[in-house]
Amino acid sequence: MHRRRCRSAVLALGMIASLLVPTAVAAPPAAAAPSGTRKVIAQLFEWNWPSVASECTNVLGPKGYGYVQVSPPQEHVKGNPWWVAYQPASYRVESRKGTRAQFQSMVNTCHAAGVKVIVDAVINHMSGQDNGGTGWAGSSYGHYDYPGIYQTQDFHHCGRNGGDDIVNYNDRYEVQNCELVNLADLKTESDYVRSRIAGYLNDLLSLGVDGFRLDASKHMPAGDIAAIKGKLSRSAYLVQEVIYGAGEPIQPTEYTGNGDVHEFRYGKDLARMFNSERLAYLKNFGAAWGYLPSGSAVAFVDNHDTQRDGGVLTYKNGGSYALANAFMLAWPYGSPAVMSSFTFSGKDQGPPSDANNKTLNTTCYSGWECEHRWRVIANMVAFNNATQGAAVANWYDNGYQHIAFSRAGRGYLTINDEGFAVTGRSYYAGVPAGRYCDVIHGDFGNGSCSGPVITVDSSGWFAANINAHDAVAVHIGAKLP
Ligand code: ARE
Ligand code: CA
Repeated sequence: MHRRRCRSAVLALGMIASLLVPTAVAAPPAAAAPSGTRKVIAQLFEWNWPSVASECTNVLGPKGYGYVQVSPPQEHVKGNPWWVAYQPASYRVESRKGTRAQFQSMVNTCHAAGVKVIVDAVINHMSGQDNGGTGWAGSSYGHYDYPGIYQTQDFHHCGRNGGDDIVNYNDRYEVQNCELVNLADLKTESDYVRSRIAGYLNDLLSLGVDGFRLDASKHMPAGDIAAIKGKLSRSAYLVQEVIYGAGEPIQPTEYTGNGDVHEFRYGKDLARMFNSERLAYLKNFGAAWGYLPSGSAVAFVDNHDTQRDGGVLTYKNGGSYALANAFMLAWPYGSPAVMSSFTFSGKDQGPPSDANNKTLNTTCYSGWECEHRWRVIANMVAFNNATQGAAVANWYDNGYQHIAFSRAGRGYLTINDEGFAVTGRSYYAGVPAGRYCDVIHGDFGNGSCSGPVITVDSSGWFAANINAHDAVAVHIGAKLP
């Protein structure tokens, strides 16, 4: 019998340490060009605007990320928890993460680095403060009163459950017309409210943003989102947050007509395969598992909610988290989103901030994890770019935790998550003969590889030994001259 492995014991071994090394941060190229083939999103959760800007220049652009998803930029209620960002006090682009001018400059800098900007847009609701207050930028507000923006008639008052809060996710009306955790729920069926929301999004479009992650989309009928989309001044990428819930009446598929939708089952199932089932089962991972169609999905190992709620792999899992991201970036399902976190011990804990709760600049060593810089994850972004459009071929599995597959003619990944090394065998990569950088263990740049080199013979085979809980990946974008 295949026995379950003890993950913490495994983490204590030095073997997988190489999976956790941050990638070398290369000097920015003279002119990185935006490319339609760059699909990978980096979610720089709670980063301030100056830090996002420099990351676009120094890491995201050079490593091939296509998009950066930033946290909500609008004025929010005061406080330390990260989630104050999800309680708008006004639509001024002024927050603990920076001023409007800093936001504008960040967008310009990211574009110059070839990285598009997706904004987390909180449009289903305003604050959840019963007594109101003063927002980050000085705007005063009441729970149902946002001067010059919304008054009480612009909010739902569903009259249920005592405090108007959502209790029953099996009731469509309640989910869309009652309050998500006491957050004042906007009447998104009203033309005035739709116009006001579109006004905010259009302001962001005027600052150059490329797309929106629509927060709490499940709590707005798909038709309301379509109507708001219809008021946008130009086209923008949309990804809607609709968390799949078994048996719930509101399904993620209802929203695909508006744009992409997050596939929440992906990260949960992937964690289960790594933790207690078999990587071999991943052979048909994706739509065949009941997920959204690949072309409508954003896939992720974890996001800012799931990393706090459990049931997924996070940076705290170390090597298996790196391997799960490597799989995601190599496997053609949806648009992959890489999480980048600040480290936390409590669920509400805010990002590293000053005494006034202004977010500090990111340092990737203190208080910030920067998973998107881990060598395995950062280097697999280029694998994703190099293999766009190539089908999965040459699947191999040993029935348990050792798998391998190619992206026809362009790249090859093998993951050995067994508790033992696999030695003395060859793999059919099906890529052109030559010498390739193993991007799991080395960085490729200027025609050379800082790690092991894999030699593929004229028949498409290579020989390699793979440690326990380790991997090897090669792709045509990291081929030595
Ligand atoms: C905070 C406090 C609350 C307080 C409230 C108002 O925690 O106690 O009542 O403030 O003062 C985030 C945090 C919340 C926080 C909120 C506002 O997670 O803790 O509340 O910001 O500051 C549902 C929604 C889904 C939502 C999740 C969290 O469907 O849209 O709940 N996710 C987004 C964001 C969150 C954010 C919000 C929405 C609000 O990603 O970060 O909240 O803007 C089943 C269902 C799911 C449901 C889930 C809830 O799985 O299928 O649909 O998700 O249960 O557990
Ligand atoms: Ca609603």
